[in-house]
Amino acid sequence: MRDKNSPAKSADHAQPVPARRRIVQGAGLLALSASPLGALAAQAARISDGVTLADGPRPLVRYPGKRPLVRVSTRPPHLETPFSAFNEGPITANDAFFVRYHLANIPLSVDLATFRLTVGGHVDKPLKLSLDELKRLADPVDIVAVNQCSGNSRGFSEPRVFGAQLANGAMGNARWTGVPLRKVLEHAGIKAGAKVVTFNGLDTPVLPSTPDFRKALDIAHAMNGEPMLAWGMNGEDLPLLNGYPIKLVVPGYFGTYWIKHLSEIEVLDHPFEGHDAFFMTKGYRVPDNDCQCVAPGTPSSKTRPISTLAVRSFITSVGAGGVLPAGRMVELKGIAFDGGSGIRTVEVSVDGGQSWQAATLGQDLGRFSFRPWQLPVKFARKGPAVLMVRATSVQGEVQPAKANWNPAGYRRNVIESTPVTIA
Ligand SMILES: Nc1nc2c(c(=O)[nH]1)N[C@H]1C(S)=C(S)[C@@H](COP(=O)(O)O)O[C@H]1N2
Ligand SMILES: [Mo]
Repeated sequence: MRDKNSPAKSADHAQPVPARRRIVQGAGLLALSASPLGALAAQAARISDGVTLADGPRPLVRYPGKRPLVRVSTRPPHLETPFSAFNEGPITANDAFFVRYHLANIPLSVDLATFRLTVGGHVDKPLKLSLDELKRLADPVDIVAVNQCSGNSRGFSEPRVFGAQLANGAMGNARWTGVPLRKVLEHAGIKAGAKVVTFNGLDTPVLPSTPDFRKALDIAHAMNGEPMLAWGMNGEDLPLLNGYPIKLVVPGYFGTYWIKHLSEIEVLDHPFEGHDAFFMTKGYRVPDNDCQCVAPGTPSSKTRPISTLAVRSFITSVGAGGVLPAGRMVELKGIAFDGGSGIRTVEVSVDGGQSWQAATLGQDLGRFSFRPWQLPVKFARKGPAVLMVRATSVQGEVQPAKANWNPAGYRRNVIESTPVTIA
């Protein structure tokens, strides 16, 4: 598909399955098997989720407070939810929730006696809040919202793109409890001329040349009442690896904005630029057009920061290679979500996209949440079948039949196909 002059051609990531990667992966497992973790790693390899991307098979690893999760990398920890967890219900359990860090100096514990969240910059009254003071600052609110990594499903991009080769497990849906960011900013008193609000967490880079992980929201977005400073996740404290004690929750927006271990909020009266703004001005950007895509294998010209989630849906009750019975009713189940308009319809095809049937939508936990769906189907004939699922949002956005592509593999939302066998 790519021609010789395509820029992607010169990069080794565009080549199929580099042998070197497979050897390195094997060596890692060998080293592990000699350690006390060896038995776990061996077991992990057996119970992995079956997804094999170009990097090779992906073992499960166990971290504190987590069930075995799919290992993407260990320094910093980057872990995916095994896809089967999404069939447990529309809420993702805390111990199953994916983990993503960019910087290797991550907090291994946080002492609430000394922890403070500072709010400063272009404000009347800079704040220094303990967690208890934050909890008392306003009435707590609850919201169910999907946290999805921009690069979720990136590993399926064709041609292959740089970045962690993620399958579909870099997403999760939880009930978040906290106070609206607006209340905190009002408490500090936003001065006239404020433009953006920046956010930083306790994790730090190992080398000074690596930019810190900081994100920014426009002042209007920061003040619109949706972004929240959350300390609760599904009725419990946030797990350490998901940002204890405070996480910025930005409903409808990709996880990159959801700063973990939030410790610093700064209001600026000028644009956020320079070394510290790397993850806004250089990273996490998408082509500046409607589809946020370019022709596969080509570079983006103009870009903008990534923002809201695209409409998506998945079958969770059966995976690729699954076997379903012929001649009797089978309940297909799954989830759908979008960037906050809500889900209008979910349709399912059991014949590779030739015909579609409307699924029944389940419990509505709010417009930012996973929406469960179900559909009883009966397969008349034995043999291979391709199941597909397609969601339409309340605002009319439909999943594309052909994947949109961009150089970072962001915001993938193609209609999923699940090949199964009817037996
Ligand atoms: N402090 C901090 N917050 C962070 C990040 C990070 O590296 N450091 N990564 C972001 C990205 S890109 C994602 S996808 C989400 C993942 O959230 P989780 O680890 O709680 O699942 O955290 C976001 N918040
Ligand atoms: Mo991410």
